[in-house]
Amino acid sequence: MTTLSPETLSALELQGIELPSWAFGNSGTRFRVWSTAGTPRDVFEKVADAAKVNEFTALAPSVALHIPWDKTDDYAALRGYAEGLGVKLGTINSNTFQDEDYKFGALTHHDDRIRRKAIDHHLECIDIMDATGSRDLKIWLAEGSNYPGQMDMRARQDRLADSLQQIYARLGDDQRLVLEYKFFEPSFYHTDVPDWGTSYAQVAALGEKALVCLDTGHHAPGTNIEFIVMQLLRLGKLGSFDFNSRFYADDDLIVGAADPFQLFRILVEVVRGGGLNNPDVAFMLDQCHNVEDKIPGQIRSVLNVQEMTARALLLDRDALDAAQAANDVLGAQAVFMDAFSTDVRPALAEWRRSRGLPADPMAAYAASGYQQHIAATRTGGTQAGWGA
Ligand code: PSV
Ligand code: MN
Ligand code: MN
Repeated sequence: MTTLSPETLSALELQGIELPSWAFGNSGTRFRVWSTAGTPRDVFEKVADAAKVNEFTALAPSVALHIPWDKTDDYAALRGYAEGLGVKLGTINSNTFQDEDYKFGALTHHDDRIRRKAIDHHLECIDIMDATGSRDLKIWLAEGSNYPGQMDMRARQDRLADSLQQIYARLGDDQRLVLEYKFFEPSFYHTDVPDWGTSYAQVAALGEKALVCLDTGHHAPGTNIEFIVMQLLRLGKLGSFDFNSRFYADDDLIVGAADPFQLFRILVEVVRGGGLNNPDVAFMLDQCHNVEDKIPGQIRSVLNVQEMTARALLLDRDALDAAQAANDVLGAQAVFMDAFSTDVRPALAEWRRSRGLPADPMAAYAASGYQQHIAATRTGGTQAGWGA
């Protein structure tokens, strides 16, 4: 059995991955939203389910909220409820993609009334952050156009800068704004924040409390995502990850399921760039569980991140540096693949047991009866938000 060094284990012990509240709601595609027995009926039940993931793994200490999906009239009560279950309320995600007014844009809209409404929504999100104790406001914009000539891309970029400036100005000293990019969808010709360069340019103009959010599913196939991770860490502008995996587009599948090697490569750059367990670089999941049970889907996801982090920490840096310095192409590649190919699962199971956690969190959750309990007691669960 591979052994993990005390340094590796203490790094793993510090790891925390934020869960998205919407992962616990029903979801699907534009063709059908599937229901799963036991789906939460409100944000309190979503938080309760997220806390279960943490209970079985000690890997998920916080839950991100999406506004308005998770609106409640008592955020203090929600915060107290979460803390009572051992988790915190985390990133607040704004939502400007489901309101009829935003058909042609929100923070970029040429109509001042609509743009004002979108800015005010973000200010309301910051009010919620004040109540929940959240640090980060995450902005993903669904705006863009479908046809060449449909929009003035340049003017929209200028309005975006102005809107973001107004939002940024309202942030408290300890709060941050993270701007997420996505290369297409729902717009198919141009998107106003399509890539890390645009996000970087916009947040750099704002100041040090504005950073980039990298969603692993938001790149064209074949993109070298770990290069982007490296560059943003180098620039001090990687604020957060939305982890998930994809085969075709923005599939939002379980992280590490489609391409475990890509997850490994990303985590190698995170470790290399000082981004691991760095409070400035938040790890989050952004996933939907369309056909599988949601809580075990999230447990599997955080375990995948933990496992790949352990493998990245196993990378023999000295051997790699030596091989690189000698231009030993095959030697360097062998060192890299040795770490990726190491089965760390038995060592992680043993380590979990030694900390009083279940050696196999998936099996322990299945045996706990919680899934049967929520399936029997909750009826009429809510959607993740899509199509709502
Ligand atoms: C958009 O595709 C996105 O990745 C953003 O993070 C949204 O807030 C989230 O998905 C909603 O699921
Ligand atoms: Mn995302
Ligand atoms: Mn996405």
